[in-house]
Amino acid sequence: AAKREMKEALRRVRAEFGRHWPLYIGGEWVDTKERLASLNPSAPREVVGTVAKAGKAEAEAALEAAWRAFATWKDWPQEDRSRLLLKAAALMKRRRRELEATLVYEIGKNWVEASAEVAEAIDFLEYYARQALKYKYPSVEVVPYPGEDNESFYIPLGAGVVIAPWNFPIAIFTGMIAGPVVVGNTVVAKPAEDTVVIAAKVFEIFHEAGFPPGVVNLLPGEGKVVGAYLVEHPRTRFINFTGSLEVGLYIQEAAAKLAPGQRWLKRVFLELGGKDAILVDETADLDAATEGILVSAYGFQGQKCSAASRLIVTEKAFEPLMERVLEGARRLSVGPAEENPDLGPVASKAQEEKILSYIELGKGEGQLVLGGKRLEGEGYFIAPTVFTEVPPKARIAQEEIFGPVLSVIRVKDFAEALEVANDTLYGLTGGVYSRKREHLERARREFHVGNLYLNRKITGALVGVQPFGGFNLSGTDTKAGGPDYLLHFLQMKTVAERF
Ligand code: TXE
Repeated sequence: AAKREMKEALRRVRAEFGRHWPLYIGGEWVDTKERLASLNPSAPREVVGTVAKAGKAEAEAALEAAWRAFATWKDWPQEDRSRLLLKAAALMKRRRRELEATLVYEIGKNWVEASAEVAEAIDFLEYYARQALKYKYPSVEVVPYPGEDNESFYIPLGAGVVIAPWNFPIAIFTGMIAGPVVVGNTVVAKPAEDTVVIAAKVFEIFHEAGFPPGVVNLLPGEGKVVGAYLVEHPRTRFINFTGSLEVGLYIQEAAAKLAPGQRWLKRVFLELGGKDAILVDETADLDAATEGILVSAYGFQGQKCSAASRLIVTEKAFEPLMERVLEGARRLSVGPAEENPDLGPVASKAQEEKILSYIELGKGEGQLVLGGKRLEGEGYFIAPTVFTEVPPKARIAQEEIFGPVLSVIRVKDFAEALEVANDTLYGLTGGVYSRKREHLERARREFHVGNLYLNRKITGALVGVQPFGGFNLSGTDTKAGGPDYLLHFLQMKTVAERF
């Protein structure tokens, strides 16, 4: 039945190809002259849809609308704010298949990946709605003091900016907006240029849920133009960003640069990349490890910050493991996402070029044993690729490729595996396959990543169960979907009154 529903949804989304959406500012759909087109990476001649392209004037108007809305939204009862998120979640559930089909066409996810992502978006809305209530904002218990009435309570920050990536264009986008908004902030959201249609649909849902005008604003546009304008704006109170390391570092710096008279300590939250490793030793269940490696390295074509891009294997496990991994990888299907293959296309021409240039580089750094090329077809199809004998310091073992490319590093023993695993500037996810208690315990203590998976595939995190965020250059460790996430968007006020 699910299969039939999906086929029907794909047909309906395809029938709407080319539809146009305006910007959403202050509760109104506002059109502009310039447009952004969203292409189907499985067949890039097809325009999935277009949206209005915002410039500085629209960014200014959106921030203005967000501040106007903040004046009243901040004082809404928490129950009412939470209820709007739950309403949005219910609407998302009703349009679930359509949203999944949109992801298939707009960014090239297969059905499984698309469905998992829409579920995650719904989870974020429901989790943050309930979390906000559970904390009983705005009051906090403090230690009593004789002769004084002391009270501490949380208040929101104001209007902030959300800048989102294309790889989880509904889950990350929705979660990054829902968190700050549910506790009383207002948001101007800039989706990635490649995924504007799904962003517009999220805003249709927000509109229908009944958010007051200006609480959430949609501003598609170029990162370097409207993104930078919002980041640098003196009235921006926080920036919630997920994307590349380079842009993250720029934001960290730009957010602090303000003219005297306009200075402010903007809060900056960054969720950046990873060079995530799976470690396998000779005691591991090699079949389970193989399955985990294939899913983690090639799911959504390796375009996840949580994807395994390094495989670190002890000498004795190397041959039997690689035999299984290569056999499994060879069997993976690659093709147009609507046909639900194991791997769809990579996201865009730019990503394709970047991945292929890393593959060329890899040929000089390691041994290419599988794939390593673009496949026939109109879309951006890249074969699942494996390099072995990769030195730990090679660029393909250190830099985020963000594609279906696995770099395999052979090590002497588990101690060396851990050392190599930690020798990275990132620190997002990591995995270990072993049956040796001592190794698992040691990894628990010493493997320096925000999300560690033991004998379990390392991709993804369940909202509310596995708070997600990384160490080092992987970001500011905001722990999306975790119990403290909402606190980032609040400040505590303490009032002491003498009896
Ligand atoms: O990301 P960008 P891109 C990594 C991954 C990938 C690479 C490039 O390695 O290959 O980044 O992807 C906006 N001021 N990840 O180019 O550029 C931009 O418009 C303000 C990892 O798509 O970081 C978009 O909305 N905003 C990652 C958002 O930033 C700017 C997910 C992200 O784009 C801006 C995505 C500027 N100057 C990519 N420049 C993960 N952690 O999962 C761009 N933007």
